[in-house]
Amino acid sequence: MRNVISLVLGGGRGTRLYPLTKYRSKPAVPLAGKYRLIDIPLSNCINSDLNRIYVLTQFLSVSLHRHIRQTYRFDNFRGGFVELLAAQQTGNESTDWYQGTADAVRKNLKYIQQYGTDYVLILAGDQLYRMDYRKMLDTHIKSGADVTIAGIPVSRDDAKSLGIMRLDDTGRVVGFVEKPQTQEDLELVTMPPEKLEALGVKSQGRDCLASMGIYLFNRDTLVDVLEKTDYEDFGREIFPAAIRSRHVQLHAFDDYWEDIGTIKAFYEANLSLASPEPPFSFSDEDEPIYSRARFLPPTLMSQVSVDRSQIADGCRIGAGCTIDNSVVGLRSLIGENVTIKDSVLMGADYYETENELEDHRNCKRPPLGIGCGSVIQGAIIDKNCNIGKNVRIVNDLGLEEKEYDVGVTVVDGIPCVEKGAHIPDGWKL
Ligand code: ADQ
Ligand code: ADP
Repeated sequence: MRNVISLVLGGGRGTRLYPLTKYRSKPAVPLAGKYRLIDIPLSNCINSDLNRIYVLTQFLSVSLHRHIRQTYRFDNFRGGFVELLAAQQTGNESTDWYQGTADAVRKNLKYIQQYGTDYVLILAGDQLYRMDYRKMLDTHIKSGADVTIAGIPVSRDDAKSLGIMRLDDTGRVVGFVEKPQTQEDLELVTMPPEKLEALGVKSQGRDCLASMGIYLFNRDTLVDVLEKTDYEDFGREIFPAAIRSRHVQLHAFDDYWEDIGTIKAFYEANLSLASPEPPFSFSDEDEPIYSRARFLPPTLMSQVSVDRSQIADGCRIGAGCTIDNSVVGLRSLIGENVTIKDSVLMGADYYETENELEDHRNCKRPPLGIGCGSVIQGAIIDKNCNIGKNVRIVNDLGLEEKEYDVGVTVVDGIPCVEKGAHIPDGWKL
């Protein structure tokens, strides 16, 4: 696997995860109480024996840098690396900002033209799944393809937000429509479920085969395509064109896979992980999901009611709290009689010192954490928030989108409290 370079697309101009990306780049967004989004593709790479990895991102946040540096270190003998390539750093931030996924790769072509690289694996940075990329390489080599795309069956409703492929009888991609919106567009790419089954895809009645945004290119094909065209996007431009002149092959995937690049999808995926039968397990001994090793104490709580929830290390939860269907992240400090329901709390990066707490008391500011008597429901609370006593963050009014100046933004009906927000005692949404 030493002749494969992996590129993780860590997010463009996209504001789909805003306000979680207000102060950090997308790969650094916390996931499931103690991980970050970037841990998923990086763990899949390491578990697939791929350890030459670049992460492409628009801007470099301190938290992403620290996380990568402290987590992904390879020993000297294996020659692996995880390097961050930021548009900001490579001088493209002004007029020449990365335009789309293909453009982001084009701007970094020199890194994949290294000696000994035969294949380039391109991965999205905002998906939750576990995959052995060695099997994809196997499909790619056996079929003699120029490019292999990982694909999964989806319903017609889901097809609207994905790239959809039509195949011939050998699994070669002969049609590709990015995000088909109309009936006519869909008709161009839907495939009878029996035909999908014959190709080894467990269609279960679904008749659309979606690109998972995971591509394996022969290095020379990728360089050629990017140098000879000015296409900016893989899904919108490169694949619809490439299926005519190149051999594009399907690698069928049949397991849990979720694109979590929007606030709603991110919220739902996090909550599903807290259910008694989570659709994705972080605790597979053979294929672990890695994250930064931390030395945090176990969580302290007494007289607390907890149901269908995930509580990370280092929390202190006060008496009389109710936590239901929620994710409670690292170092969460929750006062007495707080109700947390259907919510994602990311926790904190640090504990406050006695001096900081004294300052808060003197200025009548709430300390880090969630103050006594507060009610949080259906919300996302980013890291390092100081939320006062008797605060109510519940979308009672059924708002879809709204921004408040205390650092609360309602997105898709989900109130999101931005990283480091200070919310005074008694504040109500
Ligand atoms: P989308 O997810 O809508 O569809 P896109 O917004 O291009 O596609 O993002 C793909 C990945 O690249 C994401 O992880 C994103 O954060 C990242 N990205 C986007 N622009 C970038 C840039 N300039 N620099 C760095 N990273 C960037 C794609 C495909 C579909 C496919 C779905 C599957 O286009 O065909 O079905 O992924 O989720
Ligand atoms: P995580 O624990 O989620 O991986 P980070 O890597 O961002 O979080 O930060 C972890 C460590 O960084 C903390 O334990 C703390 O030592 C330090 N740190 C981060 N932010 C701050 C801050 N604002 N003030 C003090 N220490 C901080």
